[in-house]
Amino acid sequence: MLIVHSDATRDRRTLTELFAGQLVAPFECPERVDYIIERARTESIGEIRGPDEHGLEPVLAIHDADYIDFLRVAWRDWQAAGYEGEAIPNIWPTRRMPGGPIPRHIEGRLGYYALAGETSLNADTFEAALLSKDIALTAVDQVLDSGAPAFALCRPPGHHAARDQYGGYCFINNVAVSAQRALDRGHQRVAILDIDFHHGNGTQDIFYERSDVLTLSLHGDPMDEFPYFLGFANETGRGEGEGYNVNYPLPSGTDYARWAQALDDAIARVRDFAPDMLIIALGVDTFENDPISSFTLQSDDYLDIGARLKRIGLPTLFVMEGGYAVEEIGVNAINVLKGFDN
Ligand code: Q9C
Ligand code: ZN
Repeated sequence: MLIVHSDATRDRRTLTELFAGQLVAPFECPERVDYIIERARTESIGEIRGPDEHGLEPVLAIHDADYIDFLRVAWRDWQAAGYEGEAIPNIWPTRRMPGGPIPRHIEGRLGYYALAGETSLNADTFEAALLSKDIALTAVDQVLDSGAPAFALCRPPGHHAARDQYGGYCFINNVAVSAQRALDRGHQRVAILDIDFHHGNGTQDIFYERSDVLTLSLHGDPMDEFPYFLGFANETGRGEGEGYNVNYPLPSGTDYARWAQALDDAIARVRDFAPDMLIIALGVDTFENDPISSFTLQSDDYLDIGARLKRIGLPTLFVMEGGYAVEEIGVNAINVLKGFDN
């Protein structure tokens, strides 16, 4: 399987993540990609190529222009305010105070455009987000041109990013941008199946009122897990999009037997939809030793996931999302591709 990858993803390393009341070394770190690409090489998964630049047009087909402008200038404005640490929001327009104008000060704008506070911004964040979407777009173009599957080794991830909000380590929604690209290049319907441990809130929100993109997500029950405020089973779409969003919230401790039942149900829904293309938001933070998650999938299970996805029989794009058991992330992510290729 073709892999789209860039060594330049290493160039963004934030120093801080607000976690458990402390600033810790971020779980979403450059080494994640190192382990995956090393494993891809030792397992001879296929050609590894770099991304092509795709510009901002496909991004602006999904994200609001003012949000992208914010990402472009956020670090500059944070520094201009005299702040010395990485940029972290600390105030939000919550239930009792929505509706005002977008603030002028960077502290207010951070809260306006952030949906969570764990994701620090630094000097390299915007470039990293652009590189990540170029990796996804290069891979989706390959699938569109060839019909063969491809893996976009994106970093930072994307599925928590909404039309106008970042968070959960995500800035540009790579799977959403890729799906829109496929539609803009002539596809009628695209399915996005999100198997990251966390609910794909950004992707759900972006396509919630549309029937041309079916969104499905298997994830830790938001009663107990990030992102807490979206991802419940009764969220099925709105208006035109009614019936085109499917959530599978699963309890803490979910093992592969139970998880695979949800996967099979999701696969049946994908088949019924009969899309032209399938996009997998591929997180491997469902792994038993993931440091921030609570499912118990084992490394061999990822081979079986790949095999089940293959049997759907659709042109398929894999896009990397989460997975924080860094030393095992290569084996786990590549096992999905191996299971698919066999
Ligand atoms: N108590 C992705 O996997 N914080 N993002 C979790 C756990 C945020 C994960 C805190 C996790 C974001 C792409
Ligand atoms: Zn995740």
